Amino acid sequence: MDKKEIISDFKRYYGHRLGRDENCRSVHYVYEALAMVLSDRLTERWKATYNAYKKQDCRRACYLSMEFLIGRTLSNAILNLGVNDPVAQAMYELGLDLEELIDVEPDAGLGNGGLGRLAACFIDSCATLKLPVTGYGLRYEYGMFSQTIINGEQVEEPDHWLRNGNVWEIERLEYTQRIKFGGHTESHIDENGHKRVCWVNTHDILAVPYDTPIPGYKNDTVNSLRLWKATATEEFDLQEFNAGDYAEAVAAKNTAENITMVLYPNDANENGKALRLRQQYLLASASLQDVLELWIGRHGKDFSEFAAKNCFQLNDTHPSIAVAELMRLLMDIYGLSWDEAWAITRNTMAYTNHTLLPEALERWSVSLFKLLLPRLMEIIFEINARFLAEVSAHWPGDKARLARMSLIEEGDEQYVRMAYLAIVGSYSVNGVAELHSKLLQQGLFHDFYELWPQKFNNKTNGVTPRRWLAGCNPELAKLITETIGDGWLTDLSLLKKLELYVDDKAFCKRWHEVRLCAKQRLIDFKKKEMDVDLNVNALFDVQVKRIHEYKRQLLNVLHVIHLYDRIKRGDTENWTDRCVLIGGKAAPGYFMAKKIIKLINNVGNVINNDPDVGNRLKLIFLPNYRVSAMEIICPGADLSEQISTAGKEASGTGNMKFMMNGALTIGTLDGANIEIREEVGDDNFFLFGLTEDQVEKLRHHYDPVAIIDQDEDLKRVMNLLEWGHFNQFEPDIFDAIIGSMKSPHDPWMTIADFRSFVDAQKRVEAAYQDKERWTKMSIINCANSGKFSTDRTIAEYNNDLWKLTPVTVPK
Ligand code: 26W
Repeated sequence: MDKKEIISDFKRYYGHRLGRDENCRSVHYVYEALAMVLSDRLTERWKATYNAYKKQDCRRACYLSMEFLIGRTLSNAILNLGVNDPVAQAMYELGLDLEELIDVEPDAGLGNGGLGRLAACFIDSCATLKLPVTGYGLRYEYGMFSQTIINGEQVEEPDHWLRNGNVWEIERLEYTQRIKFGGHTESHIDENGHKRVCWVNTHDILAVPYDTPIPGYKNDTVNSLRLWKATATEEFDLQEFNAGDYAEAVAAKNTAENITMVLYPNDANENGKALRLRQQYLLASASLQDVLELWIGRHGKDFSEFAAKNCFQLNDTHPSIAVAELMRLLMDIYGLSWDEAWAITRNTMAYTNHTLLPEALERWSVSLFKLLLPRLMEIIFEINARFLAEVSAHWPGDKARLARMSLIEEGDEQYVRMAYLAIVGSYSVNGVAELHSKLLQQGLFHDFYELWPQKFNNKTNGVTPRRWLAGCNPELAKLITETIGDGWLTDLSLLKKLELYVDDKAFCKRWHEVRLCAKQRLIDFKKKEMDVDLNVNALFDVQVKRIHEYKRQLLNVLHVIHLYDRIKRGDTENWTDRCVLIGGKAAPGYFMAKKIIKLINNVGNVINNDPDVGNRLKLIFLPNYRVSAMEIICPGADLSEQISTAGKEASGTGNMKFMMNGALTIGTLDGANIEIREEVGDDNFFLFGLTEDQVEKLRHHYDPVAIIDQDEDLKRVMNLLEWGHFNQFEPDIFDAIIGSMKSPHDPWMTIADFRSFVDAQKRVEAAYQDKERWTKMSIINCANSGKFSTDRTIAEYNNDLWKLTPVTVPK
């Protein structure tokens, strides 16, 4: 694929296919024409990959996820196809600015945060490792809302990311699946004397797949991401139409198409909405039918080898209805017995948990389940009955345990516990960092761990180094490649070689310059986006992630107020200029998270406009945090804030992106921070805060008011807040925040960690003032980030759970 060919293809697409010429004023079509050029290259390899898998009839894995937070595709396609130079030259020759074109593409924001972005990094690594893995998800018409800040408050706007079409996807009507809802079940005895169940009188909808190519890194493998869109069936419209109610018929069509209209923007709170259950069932049912159809096409209705050739990784409980759906399809449609179907289900499903927070654990009311999915409810009751018999046999007479472990939570209303369904129906249950997996075994899933210890395992998360180092930080990537070669792109452990250069003055100087240049890019981005001026020499102290109390953006704000208070008191000897950047979205219904955004903006307003403060301190809220913003933010950060209450953040993955780009971490012993610190060593990590054990012990006698009383700095900070210094014309708006921090029942114990956080920040400042030392620490952080590549994570999933053989795609 050389420059000439790119230019001629580009011209053909732009002029003929898109019918534009030099009079067109929208740069969008220029982007689109270039995307088509790349898309053609992907399509050839995509078909070759499909054929190679087919020929080998290899074992496959499916990654089932309600979220794939892909971000942009063009720049990633250029990188993974290895065509950066010819594409850049071609665009240059045409007088076009490649960076500008890349910037035109809207983010595919089909996820909330960590869990969705992890799925996107995983499929990149699967393709790079040549593993036959298909991603299955939903094609939301509206992705994660776009956030604007008005008067310091979050305002949500719908994200119609498909408005200008999507060049990367192809619709595959030929693989449409029919999905049932409602109705009731009937049973009869068949000619062989077996009981058969029919699910009848249903309101069906159609699931249409849209496929997106997922290229591996320079290896000719292109896997698929298959996203389902809900549409109405034709006869459904007709029924109503013939009854004479045209409007009703159209409304019914809307109900069907609503199912995949919008991504639920909650990342830690299940809200029990029927539409969400419909989404989950659509994903599970369409994906399983798709896989079964492919199976039957090749093997007929003999399922004896099915489990040997297929497995399904469930991304949290969101797709866990798949356990019951696979049972239904195998029994009701293909006539297998319960035991045959159960053996297949239990040997193909694997479940990953992503959170310990009880409010995030999905439960569906039995009454809603019966109404929407009556056949699945019957199957779940049967799974539960058989499971509880197993528990009884293991612990005779232990009634309390039976109630605890039942898939059905009893009470005024009955609920289905989706995590338990996932555990019972799977051969593997994993957490996403060592601490998190340990806490699952000792706490949340302890009973199940006692019953089936061999099912439980850990798979520490990662991020793809293609997007999160090579793609987002080309200058640093270039320096690394010039120093140690380019092997790191597919074997990130090789970054370790950079440690050989920490005492090489010339190398350190270049490292520092490259990092300054990335900081400058972040400054330019902010200048353009929100017209603020940042000082490149200040310490860039960054916390970007969803806004949640457990992530403790509040602790960050308390520290900023403390610094402001020091400036106002003239306590500025040996000062380190600091620019604190906080970004993230709040779930629209999460009152406290929205207040936290308001607080950050108000405090920022006071500080940034105070002439006494000047360049010494800034607090900026970064609006509309998203994948493409992180690609500019993480290379420009000096300090990465990972300050959740110990035991609450399952893993964290932003921490890994920052580290990989040479930022240092200030963090608690939580999630993957623990493993990051293990890799870089205590001297290269700013540790603070209570441990998970200490947090749990302190709960019984936590007294934040007494802690405030004994700490002069903290007392002044709290006084400023309580006197309304940051809300002079908006009385009382922060009362709820202040009250929560001062409550002895504050689950996040923000006040408890204040002193140790401030002390750690002082160590940060001392280190930052010594430029050489900081640069060394920065290199060491990058050099030891090898473990946090999703290539390592996926290799572990594959070696321990999936057991797929890599397939080389012929040229
Ligand atoms: C039911 C609503 C809902 C939606 C999403 C509940 C919970 C979620 C996810 C579990 C939220 C999430 O993204 N969790 C994050 O997953 C990351 C990838 O494993 C981890 O790194 C983060 O620590 C975890 O919070």
